[in-house]
Amino acid sequence: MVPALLPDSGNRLSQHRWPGKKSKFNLVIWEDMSKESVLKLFQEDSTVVNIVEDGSNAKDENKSYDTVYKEDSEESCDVKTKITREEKHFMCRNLQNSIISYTRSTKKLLRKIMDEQQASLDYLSNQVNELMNRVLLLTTEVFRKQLDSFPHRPVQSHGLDCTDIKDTIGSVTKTPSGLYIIYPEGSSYPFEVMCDMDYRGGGWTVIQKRMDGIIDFQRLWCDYLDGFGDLLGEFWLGLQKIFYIVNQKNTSFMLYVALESEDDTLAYASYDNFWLEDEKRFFKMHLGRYSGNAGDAFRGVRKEDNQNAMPFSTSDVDNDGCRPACLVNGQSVKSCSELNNNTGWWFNQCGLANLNGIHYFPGKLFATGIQWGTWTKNSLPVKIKSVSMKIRRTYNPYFK
Ligand SMILES: [Ca+2]
Repeated sequence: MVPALLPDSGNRLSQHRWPGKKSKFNLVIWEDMSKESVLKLFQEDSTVVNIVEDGSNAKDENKSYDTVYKEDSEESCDVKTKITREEKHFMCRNLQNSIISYTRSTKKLLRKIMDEQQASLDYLSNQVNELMNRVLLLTTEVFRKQLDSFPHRPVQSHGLDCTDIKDTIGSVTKTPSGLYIIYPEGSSYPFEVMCDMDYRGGGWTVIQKRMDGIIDFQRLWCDYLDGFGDLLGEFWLGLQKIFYIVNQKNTSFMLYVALESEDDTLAYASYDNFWLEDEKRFFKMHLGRYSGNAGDAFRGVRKEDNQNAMPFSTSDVDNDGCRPACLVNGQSVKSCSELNNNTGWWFNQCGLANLNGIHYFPGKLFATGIQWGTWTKNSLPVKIKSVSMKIRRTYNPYFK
């Protein structure tokens, strides 16, 4: 503060007690001080200068600065009070204004921050949704691929069917049994099949296989349509694919059913001229002449057992001839598929054959769920351990 720095010498002209700011201070003006130094003194503090100017305006302009500062302390008391009040008001106003503007800017800032946070939240939420959708899509894709055991891969096919492969490739070199890609006439895609090139001359396309009960055959129409299982283990090739193979132009196929009992005896049933009608007619099955030693279970014993010329049924697609119900072993049955543990077959009220019946493991007391009712031992159906259904082209010997 300036007054404290003033030298304590010369004659004192006037003394002002100056209220203001945080503390009061004295302003002492000396006689020997020049006008410039006094003014400079005041200019050190803008508040002081303003007050000096205000004070000089109120008084006669022509008065010398000496006269102005000669006013004694009693005379300035009222002025000081007034100034103090005004300053207080001024400060209050300033403070209020500052608070208001601070509040406004804080509100604005907070709103801006909240808007930004909301925007980030929205963005994150969208990202999460997008990721969830992707996860859902991928899960569906994985699930679909698991269901579709035989993906339609765009690969070079080896032939129209296993007989065709044997006749074309086999004429040059020995063709082993195994997996081949076939592309039958009329099919819109090639697909993989198991070819049995060893059994009874080879050239067999395997359309069904049961051996260990690992694959679940209790399935709906769509699975029986497309096929399921493992071509190297148990499987059902699929009605659509079987249809494509057996319905090629200028061909006829034979069906061979190879059965094995739990005590390892073998039996078979074969049919020439095996073919299916299309999906619209639920793949109605047609069988030619029977031969074999397991009996013609497809045709059965009674007229109503005959599964020849019957459409395919599953638990969700009922073509079994029981409308609304039929009597099987004294039991009223509405659905043969349900009676047969929800498996799919060419049932007819319900018939003696169901090679897709549920597989019971060997040694169990229950009769096997795989049925070929004409194969009996001591008047009881033989318990079947494994079975395969194969098809092969047949040629009319007169035209060969
Ligand atoms: Ca029915």
